Amino acid sequence: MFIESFKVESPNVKYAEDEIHSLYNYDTTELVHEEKNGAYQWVVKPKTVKYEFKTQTHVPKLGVMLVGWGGNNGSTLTAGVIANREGISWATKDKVQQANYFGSLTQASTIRVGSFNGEEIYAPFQSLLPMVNPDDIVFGGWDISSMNLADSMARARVLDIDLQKQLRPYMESMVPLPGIFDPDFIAANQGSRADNVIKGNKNEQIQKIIKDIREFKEANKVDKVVVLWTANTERYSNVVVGLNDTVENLFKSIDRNESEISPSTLYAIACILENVPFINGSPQNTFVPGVIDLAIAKNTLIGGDDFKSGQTKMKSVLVDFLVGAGIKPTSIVSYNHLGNNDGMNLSAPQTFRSKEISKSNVVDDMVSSNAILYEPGEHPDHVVVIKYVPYVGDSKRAMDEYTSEIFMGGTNTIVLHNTCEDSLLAAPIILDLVLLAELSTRIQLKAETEGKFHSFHPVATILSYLTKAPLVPPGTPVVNALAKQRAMLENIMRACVGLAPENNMILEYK
Ligand code: NAI
Ligand code: DG6
Repeated sequence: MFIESFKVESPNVKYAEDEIHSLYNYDTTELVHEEKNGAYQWVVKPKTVKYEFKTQTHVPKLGVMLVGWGGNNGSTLTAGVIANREGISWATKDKVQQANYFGSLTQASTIRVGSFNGEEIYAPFQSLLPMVNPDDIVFGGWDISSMNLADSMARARVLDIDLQKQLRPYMESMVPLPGIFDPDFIAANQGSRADNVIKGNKNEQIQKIIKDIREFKEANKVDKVVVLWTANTERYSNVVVGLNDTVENLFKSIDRNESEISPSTLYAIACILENVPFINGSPQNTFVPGVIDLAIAKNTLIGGDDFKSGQTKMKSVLVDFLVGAGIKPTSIVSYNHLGNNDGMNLSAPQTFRSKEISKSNVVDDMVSSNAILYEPGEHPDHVVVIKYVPYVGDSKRAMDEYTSEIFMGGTNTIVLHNTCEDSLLAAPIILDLVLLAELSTRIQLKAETEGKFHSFHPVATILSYLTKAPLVPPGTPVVNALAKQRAMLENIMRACVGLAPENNMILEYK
């Protein structure tokens, strides 16, 4: 059964006028390696830490500025939100299609809230805490291509033509601001697009981005802005002592106009200085150590890296299932071909390398979780291939072969073939990233051992579900398994309204 909304009634939860206050018992464990009679043994001690959460309930008017606004993802997301907001429907060859937010965790998924008369009761994911309605978002942003969003949507060749015709009047006047362009960081084949670029040195470019954010905020009367990189994948920046390893060295390098400071790093710095959350939807190492330290010093949310949309999402489910079932994946081979501008940019070895890294590390936590299957240091063969095939456009093909060792030396091979418009998978993920980033800035927490409330760590692990290579604070374990990532997010939101984690025990029926 489905319910639209609910309220928690508990001595541990107070719904005040402008905040929800919850008291929460965090049940965890403490591990001790103890010596007893000359032998060492592991001892697991259950422990409970009392937490308090405070969530501001006033939902701000939100502005979202996309870097790469005129790209396939940027134009598809903008079009999709307008279509939803305006209630647009359009004719396809099969039926009349209504706008929807399918593929968005926050807008189109549900959570289980309990049982009633023997039936499971589900509510919208977004009913857990007050969140921005995507229809109310004001979009803006930058692109090194000056094309307006209506023409960008046509260039992307993602949405049905009848829908494009209806959206054109809304999108023609949307023109991206000039972007920071450095041909050294993206493929040479992107140069012809770059007719809309910010002039000046790196310091001036940062200042221009700050000015753009302020003017956008003022012009659209938004309370908050979130910036998200959905521009071309860049090559990795070299991380060098004295160049970008500390905040001080990073700013000195910018003063010297060092060529190794990438455009994405400059946007990130501008946002952090402006206390505007910045999310990286591409794989490159935008967040060099100096940027991470700056975000921590300024307590500004940063999140990334690289949207987890299709093949990698499947991988983070399938390998979790296999390893969790005691089956040993020995070889994972992933092919992609696609024909959109992203595919063209990734045809250069340096940009491909960034993507190869983020697509390859995704099974590490699952493999290292099972030493019954894998010797220390052992890893399945894992190969990632991406090819540019213009004909298929945005309709990406992903082919995967998973070979595993099973009972008594047997072999199990699973082959997947996935065909899908890449941007239709990415757009709802972008939406979730900005909505959850905004929500997370309204939550404060405090453990019983802490004197005062604080926000989450600025490196936003809460966004992990949506990214291929989750950025985590130094020293924090990286979790890639999709079900764990979803549980983490859902359970933190449940904690904010005083609900226990979903434990799936269903003891009441046993
Ligand atoms: P796209 O190539 O269509 O769009 C990128 C846009 O960024 C272009 O319009 C380009 O002109 C602009 N751009 C490049 N450098 C810029 C800069 N420095 N400043 C401002 N604008 C700049 O690519 P698409 O398909 O929209 O993907 C965007 C990014 O998202 C890519 O890096 C891609 O790898 C990543 N991504 C996409 C996924 C998907 O499923 N579509 C999933 C995971 C990541
Ligand atoms: C080629 O792989 C293009 C990429 O931008 C991907 O489409 C994107 O990274 C999505 O990757 P995945 O592995 O989540 O499908």
